[in-house]
Amino acid sequence: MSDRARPVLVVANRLPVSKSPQGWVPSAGGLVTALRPVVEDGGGAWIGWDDDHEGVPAQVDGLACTLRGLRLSGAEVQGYYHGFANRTLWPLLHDLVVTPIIEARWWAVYRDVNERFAQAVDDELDADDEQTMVWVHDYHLMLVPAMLRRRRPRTRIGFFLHVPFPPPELFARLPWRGALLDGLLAADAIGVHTERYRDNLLRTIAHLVADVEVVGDRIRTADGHEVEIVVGPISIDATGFAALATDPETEAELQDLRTQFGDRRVLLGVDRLDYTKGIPNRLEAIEQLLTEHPEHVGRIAFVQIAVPSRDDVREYRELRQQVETEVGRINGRFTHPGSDVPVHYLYRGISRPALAAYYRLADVMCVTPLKDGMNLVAKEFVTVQHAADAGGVLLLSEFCGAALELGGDAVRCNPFDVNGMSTMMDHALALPPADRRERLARMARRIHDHDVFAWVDGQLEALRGRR
Ligand code: ADQ
Repeated sequence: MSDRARPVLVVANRLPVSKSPQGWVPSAGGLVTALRPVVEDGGGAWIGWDDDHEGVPAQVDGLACTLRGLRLSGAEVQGYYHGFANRTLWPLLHDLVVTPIIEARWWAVYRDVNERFAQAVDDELDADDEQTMVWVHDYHLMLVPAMLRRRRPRTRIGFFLHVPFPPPELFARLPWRGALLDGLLAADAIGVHTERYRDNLLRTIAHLVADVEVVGDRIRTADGHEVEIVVGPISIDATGFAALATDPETEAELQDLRTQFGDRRVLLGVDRLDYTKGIPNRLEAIEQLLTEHPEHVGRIAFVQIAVPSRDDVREYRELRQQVETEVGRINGRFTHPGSDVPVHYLYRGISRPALAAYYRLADVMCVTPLKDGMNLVAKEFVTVQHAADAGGVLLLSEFCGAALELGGDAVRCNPFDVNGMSTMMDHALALPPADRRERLARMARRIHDHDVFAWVDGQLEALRGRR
């Protein structure tokens, strides 16, 4: 078998399929699009939690790979997913934007569930299989590389972290910090989005793990195992999004939106409703903008599209309440009787053509997270705007991975500085059209040249040990 066609087994918290009224269908996200050729070539497979859906089929039409849905008990979902992954690791890895909850019971369940994932991988591989490469994804499964290594000493194991890796002094607060790092270090390649996350991870390992030798991007552990840290900023299917930009369905949605918003200029936010995304700060900045620059009142609209997320977790329910209160307060303050409200808030997921239509409509796309591993919305907006020859501006937080790639041509802001952010919103609205188009063109070129397929190639090349 040629090396390129080595089968790949993906292990992730979620499977790449979702249940629609018509039955099981492949999910639409960029990661699934990118990994599809990789898992489909050479008989690959995907292992993930079945998300409480009984009977996920091993094969789904339109996706030629084997699916293995892992059934988790209620207590496992509570401890592993809602607890340790979402309330301990998520805030810890996002620079403690809320305080992580340290709870030994959740840790025990996280360990047990990671062991179940590792066992499922072992069961999926034939006894003598040394060809298949295993690619583990994200913070839910940080122990899996070591647990699998014990079962499969010769298997190539990769890991990719989709979220940031924090500085050592933050990570060190976790009582189980050593075990998590040992979990990762058993991989052959560990992928992160940016040089900064790589440096944080290397410094953390050097600080907290005994007897490791760090040479450049490679780490040799006490038992002689070598692992490479591979920087690879994830991206989008740029060609797919560029085509979507002028798709007839997108055009039809845009027509409707243009009729509704008339000649008002639109600022847009599109996020999962998550406290890392900085939505309350963004709303405050909008309020400041309307207060300090009354000439904008009635002439701009701020549209926030928020996808429901993790509403089993208390912090997320509280955030939703906070956002909805703020939206009501701002609209109460600035709406003139008979006129339209300044803030439009949609609490739901929307279709891809509708999303592309909003991206086209926006004069200023506000991507202002307090912390974000990468942020794909920024890349989607730029790609759609450029493909449609539009002239919008990207307002981008300096605390997301995308800022390293796009920061030079976006209008950068510090989302913790609400006054500054509102000034930058005003500045973005005033940028001359020619300048906006040049900025968009440079960013779109960069995204096109570093799309999600290039990202997959880079990560898998490192996993094969060829870099
Ligand atoms: P997320 O935190 O989910 O991802 P992001 O990278 O922005 O953040 O991806 C969100 C995706 O959801 C985008 O593709 C977007 O189009 C889609 N989406 C958002 N709102 C939507 C809506 N209302 N309706 C429909 N679709 C919507 C995590 C990390 C990120 C990292 C990615 C990938 O937190 O930092 O970029 O993984 O590694």
